[in-house]
Amino acid sequence: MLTLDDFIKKQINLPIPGEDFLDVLNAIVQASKRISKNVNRAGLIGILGAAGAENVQGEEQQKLDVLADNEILKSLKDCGKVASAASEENESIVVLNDNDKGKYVVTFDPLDGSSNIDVNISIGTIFSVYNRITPVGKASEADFLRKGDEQIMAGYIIYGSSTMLVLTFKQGVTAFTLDPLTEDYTLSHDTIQTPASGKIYSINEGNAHSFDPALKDYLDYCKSSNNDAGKAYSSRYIGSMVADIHRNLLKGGIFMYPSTKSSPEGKLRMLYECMPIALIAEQAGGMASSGKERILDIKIENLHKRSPVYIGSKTMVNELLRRINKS
Ligand code: P6P
Repeated sequence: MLTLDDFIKKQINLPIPGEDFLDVLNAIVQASKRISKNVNRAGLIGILGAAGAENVQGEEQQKLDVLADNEILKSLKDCGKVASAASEENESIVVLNDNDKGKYVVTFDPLDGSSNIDVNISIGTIFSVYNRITPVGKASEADFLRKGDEQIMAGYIIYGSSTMLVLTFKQGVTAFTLDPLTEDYTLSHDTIQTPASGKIYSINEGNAHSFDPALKDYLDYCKSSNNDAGKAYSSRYIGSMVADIHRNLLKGGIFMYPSTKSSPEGKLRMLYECMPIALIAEQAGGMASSGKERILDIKIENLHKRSPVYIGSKTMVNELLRRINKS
């Protein structure tokens, strides 16, 4: 039973200076343990429901969104190695340690899918880490407006039937299950390789009226018997990105959030949703595209930029892209 700490010491040849980098990971890990406890007791300690405010996205903040955001920011500040952070819940960057110890910057969605909290559906924290590029004392958005390929670590924690940390240092994807008895993240999936193809497609078909013809054609393919599986795929959509991605990562499948009438640029945010998940998907042998280009090739121009996103098994994403490119 290898704990996260043991795994990193034994199996990861970190190109990044070990200690400082691991302090950042540990800060995220400790915050996630506290968030997990709160998520599991939310109905008992009066932290379900809306916080009575909107976030920068104009979305109603849930109490647990705010709590999780504060937990992670405090943990990152206390670790002393993070210059600044960008999160879904904050309009601009949060400067934490703008000194010579602040070598990294962190992006995170503190609690993705939080509208599902009140109905006990799995939710998650998504995060990624970059080397800081701004000079000391000059922390700015420039540290974040980069390509996803520059991430040095990315991962998510899924608060589901168990709490799991899925992580990549760009040396493959590994998952750790939080053992409630020891309160340690313990290795449960040494190397995750997503199947090249699958039989699951995930999309909110309530938006089908606004899908473009290439996407509609692909969905017909998914539902027909003349696809690569020889029978209709299963539709699985929880409405919680981390949960949908996690299931498809392990079983094979494709997750799609296209541009829609209500979200013409797509709903999901590049910096702290699409890019970290894209790194995980690619490191597990999958693909992540905006429909026009590889997600990790896109240099973002603003912190909360949204994008259409198609992520999952390589064969399935390519089958969709073939139709988009033909149209
Ligand atoms: P819709 C949750 O609000 C979220 O940001 C993702 O976790 C999820 O995949 C998506 O939105 C669901 O959006 O429009 O289908 O309800």
